[in-house]
Amino acid sequence: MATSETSENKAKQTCNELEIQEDFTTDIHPLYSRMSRFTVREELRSRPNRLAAIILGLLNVVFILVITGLSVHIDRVSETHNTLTLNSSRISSQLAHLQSEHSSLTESRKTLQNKLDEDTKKITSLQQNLNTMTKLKNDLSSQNQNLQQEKRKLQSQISNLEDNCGRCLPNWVLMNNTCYYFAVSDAVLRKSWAAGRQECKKNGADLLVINTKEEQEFIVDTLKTLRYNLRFHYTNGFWMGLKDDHTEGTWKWLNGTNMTAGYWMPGEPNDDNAAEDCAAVYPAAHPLRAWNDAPCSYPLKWICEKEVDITPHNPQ
Ligand code: 2F8
Ligand code: CA
Repeated sequence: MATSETSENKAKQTCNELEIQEDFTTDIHPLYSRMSRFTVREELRSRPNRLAAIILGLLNVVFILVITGLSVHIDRVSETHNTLTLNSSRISSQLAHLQSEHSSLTESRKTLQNKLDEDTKKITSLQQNLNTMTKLKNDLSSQNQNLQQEKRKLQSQISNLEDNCGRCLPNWVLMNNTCYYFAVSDAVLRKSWAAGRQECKKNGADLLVINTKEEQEFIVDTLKTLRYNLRFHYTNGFWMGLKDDHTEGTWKWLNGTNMTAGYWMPGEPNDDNAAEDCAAVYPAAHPLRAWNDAPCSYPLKWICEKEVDITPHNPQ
């Protein structure tokens, strides 16, 4: 009996050895070979195999972790992609809206620009009209002034005619039986003292001789009335029949009398440049300070004077 058991054990051992030997002859990895579980367990029990199994296990864990991480990452990327797609479509829609608004605004801008151009043209045209109207107004104002001046002259002439009753020449002024001529018209050119006197003589008169203070006031007042808009200037004088050409400082009237009362402006007569021997009267503010001595050759206007005709006048 013992002998048979021994031979049976031997047979099993032989069989195991054969299996192991058979295993060494194969090229397949021992883990996947046809080795019996028993054989594998035996194999794993060896150290290098255990290490390999651990590494594989770890790699497996790492792999699973990487896969999980990648999966999460892909989910997130996908989510982000969806969000971006949504945003992109919103932005596209907003862009389309903005483009539409932009074209609408561009159109409005064009319209407004056209309107602005038209308005600018209108303003320019209105400005030109305004300039024309302003010029016209100034012209009319100037014409009005001239007409007013003319009217005053005509009124003065009418009043002279009414007063003169034909006793003085036309445009002459009657005062105390004396006719006076004031060369105020712009049409009459200025002349020297002698040439002015000649003009008086042509009408049977002579240059003005002032005998009284009242006459002096009358002359200056009339000058101011006739030359109402005349600013005072030494060129606006009117020659009188008064000179000091014989003896400097001794003023004589044309009728041969010496001047006793003089109505000189302040500082006159000054015989400026030792060349002023003739006297002129000016439409001065103060009627009793209205004379100046000037060179006899200097061109000025003049005032003539003559007695009224003794011929009686019979108005019809
Ligand atoms: O300032 C007074 C002075 O004014 C003029 O000279 C600048 C007069 N000249 C004439 O009238 C030509 C001066 O006579 C007068 O004294
Ligand atoms: Ca003078």
